[in-house]
Amino acid sequence: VALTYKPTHRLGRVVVLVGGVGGAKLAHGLAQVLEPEQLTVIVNTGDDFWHRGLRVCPDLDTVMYTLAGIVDRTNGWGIAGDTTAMLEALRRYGEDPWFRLGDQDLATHLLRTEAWQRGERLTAITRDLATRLGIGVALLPMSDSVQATVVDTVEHGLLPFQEYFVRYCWQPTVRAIRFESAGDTPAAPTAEARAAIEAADALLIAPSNPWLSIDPILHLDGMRALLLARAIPRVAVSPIVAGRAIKGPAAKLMAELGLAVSSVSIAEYYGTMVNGFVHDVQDGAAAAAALAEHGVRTLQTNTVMTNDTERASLAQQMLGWLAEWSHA
Ligand code: FO1
Repeated sequence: VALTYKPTHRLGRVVVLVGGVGGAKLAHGLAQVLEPEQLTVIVNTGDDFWHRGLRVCPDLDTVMYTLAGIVDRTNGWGIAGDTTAMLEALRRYGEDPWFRLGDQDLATHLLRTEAWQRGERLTAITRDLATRLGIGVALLPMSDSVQATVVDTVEHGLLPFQEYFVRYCWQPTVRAIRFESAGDTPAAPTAEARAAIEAADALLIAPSNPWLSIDPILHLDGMRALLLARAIPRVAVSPIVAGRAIKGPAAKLMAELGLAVSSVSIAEYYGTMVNGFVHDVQDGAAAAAALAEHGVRTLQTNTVMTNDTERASLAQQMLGWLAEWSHA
């Protein structure tokens, strides 16, 4: 359901760093209240992998399908109404189709893989696919080079990200997380991502998993310095609400890393990377008081985006709050 109003915001250009499902929701909220040329979405590609000969970029696709209005809202990823004929055919051959690629979703991976094999950059491939789906905002992979997230687990040792996340349903105990660049040179942000960050009036970090979705972006060669050099609002939205994760392994992972499961821990984790922090009303007054002591500006509001209106409302409130900073 599209909003009937679209107030162009006083803040000129906004960059948001996102992972998968949670990040896609905030990106969609921002897309509802900003003009397309005001918004750049930089997406984690640490989850990307080769699967049965196809280049699959789950977070890029989740954000792309969400912005195009075709995402499966129950799962948060994949295409609404997609079928699984290909997976059933694999099963007939005795294969274990542990990664559920829907029939329509396959078209994305086929086109991406063809272009990848022609030597096109992931940035160009993504721009082409997004444009063909009618997306107006800039949707950028964090890098054109491969930097794969690898999870070191107690039970199975090193696991490629999707094995940890999907095959083992994020049940293994995490010891450490690594980011592995292909080749000798560390992966770096693209020229497009750099230019967007350098031109931004505000930088947002979506309520995605800080360790699994945002860290791969921050780990890119030169990325932290690039962000820290910008004396503008740099604001993270907490993915932890009242001590629980909205979706996925964030809370379990924090416990395994020895951290208290709270938005305060998230703010501490981002440290000086952010100068503003958004957390949920369900956190209560004690969390707000604890956050106030951290020297970051805080906004406490409803961050649980259960429908399009709540997404737009969170985006609108954040942008209104940020616009006040320069007048304070
Ligand atoms: N997540 C799952 O939990 N199970 C799946 O079978 C699965 C398939 C899948 C296919 C395409 C795609 O774009 C995403 C898919 N996801 C699946 C989601 C995805 O792997 C994870 O949510 C992200 O990597 C974490 O952000």
